[in-house]
Amino acid sequence: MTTLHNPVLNGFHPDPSVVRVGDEWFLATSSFEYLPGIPIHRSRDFENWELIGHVGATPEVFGIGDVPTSGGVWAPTIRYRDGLFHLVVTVAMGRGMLHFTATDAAGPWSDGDVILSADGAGSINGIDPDIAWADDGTAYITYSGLILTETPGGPSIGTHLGIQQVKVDLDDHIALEEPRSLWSGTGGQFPEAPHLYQVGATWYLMIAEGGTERGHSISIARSAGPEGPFETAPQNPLVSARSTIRPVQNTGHGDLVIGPGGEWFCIMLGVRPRSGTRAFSALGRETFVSPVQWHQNGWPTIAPVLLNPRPGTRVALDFSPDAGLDGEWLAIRRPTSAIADLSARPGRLTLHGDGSTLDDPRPVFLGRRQEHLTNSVTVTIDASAGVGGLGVRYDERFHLEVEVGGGAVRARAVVGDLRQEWTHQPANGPIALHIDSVKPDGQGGFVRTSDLFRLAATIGGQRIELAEVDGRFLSSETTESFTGRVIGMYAVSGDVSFHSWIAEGDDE
Ligand code: 6LW
Repeated sequence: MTTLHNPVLNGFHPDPSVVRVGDEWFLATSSFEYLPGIPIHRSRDFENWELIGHVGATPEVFGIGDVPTSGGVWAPTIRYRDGLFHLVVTVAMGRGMLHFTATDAAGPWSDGDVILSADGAGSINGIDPDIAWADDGTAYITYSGLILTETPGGPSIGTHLGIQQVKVDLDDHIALEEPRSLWSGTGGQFPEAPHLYQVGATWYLMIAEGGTERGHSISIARSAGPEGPFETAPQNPLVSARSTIRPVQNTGHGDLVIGPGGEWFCIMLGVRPRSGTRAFSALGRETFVSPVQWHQNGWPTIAPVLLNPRPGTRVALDFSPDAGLDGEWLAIRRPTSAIADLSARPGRLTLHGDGSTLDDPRPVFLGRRQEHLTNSVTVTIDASAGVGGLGVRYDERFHLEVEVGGGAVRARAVVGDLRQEWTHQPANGPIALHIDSVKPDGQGGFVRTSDLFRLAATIGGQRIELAEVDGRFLSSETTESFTGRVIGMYAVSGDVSFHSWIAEGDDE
């Protein structure tokens, strides 16, 4: 019997798509402005998932060097046919709708071809593409038709056209027809995230609607063929946590798959809001799973997501040159290899500051998703030849950091237009920086929680508490972000080197 851990993938991993190939499952999620792009996780038991590779490790593949924050790589679909993995995705405000292939899901993946509209003028206008094939080999791209425009505040959504579909020529990557409208859901806003499945003789079109926040839901319709007409299920929505007190909220944007014992599951996104208020989600949209049941009337139902976190983790890394960097490291709008220098000082990770800070779109920052609600990260740093530190960011406008430079340590909180700094000096010699997610335990100590950040430094063996900052400032609701918390090392100027990274966390 499969144990369903929830989250399936901790830390920001939204828009999950999953495919079963033999006795293995492959899961793809969105990566936005971060590189390497689209993480691919594999499971051999449908319980444990391993990061095996990425689609698009360089900025050129997705063209995200300048994408707006929360734009970039949105909502892949992964499928398998005749010995080949296929992945379709939209790079919002970047290259548009792309198609990739690989014989091994771990890579290498192809460089990605833009799927052109029938007039050949440019990419199909839409997000959340799905790819499916009819028995005769006809390939269909089914997507959420929408024209995205960029505004100074980030992506803004233009005209919404509902769920649309085109037949495509996958050799020339061009639509073979004008878009046809398939369905607009049951009336919720933003019908999106379509996936098309053939189950026996029936075609099912599953979509998300209601928006990716508290109204999010999954609905389904069916037809005798892939092009419709589609009949709406009587029991829609199949999934929604709206108006409930469930600990996992915003459930929606899902993909169906058959599990190890032939039973069906829906993998979907959700958030874990703060327990007291159910209002602030520290980690952003994560991946969850729930069982699906098929009924005699030919319709499925999906059980509500049950929270069942995995045990906590401890990641302790030194930066030996042989070990290299694992695939969990993220950089912003550029590859990790462009900024991480493991050879300048053997046994250390050196970052070369270029004057940019965490306020900038392309900081010299190397981080990892915050995966657990309770979390502590400690790095040891040598910033005697520069300025750098340890930061936790949602984006350029929402970040906290502890920084060393010029003989002082500084904690800084940047919360939208508000900014505060706390300075301690002198600070020389070996220094460790700490970002802990904690709360007072009522007895003079602290327990870890996403509710509060403590920013601290250890100088000459003595821990100095620099600041406490409310954890709600770095939540997906406050930041209106599509991503989540990412904690990492950064350099502002000069050469800053780090000798160790320790991250410990678990879920409250
Ligand atoms: C994704 C879409 C969505 O493409 O957010 O709000 C986008 N809904 O389904 C990015 O995750």
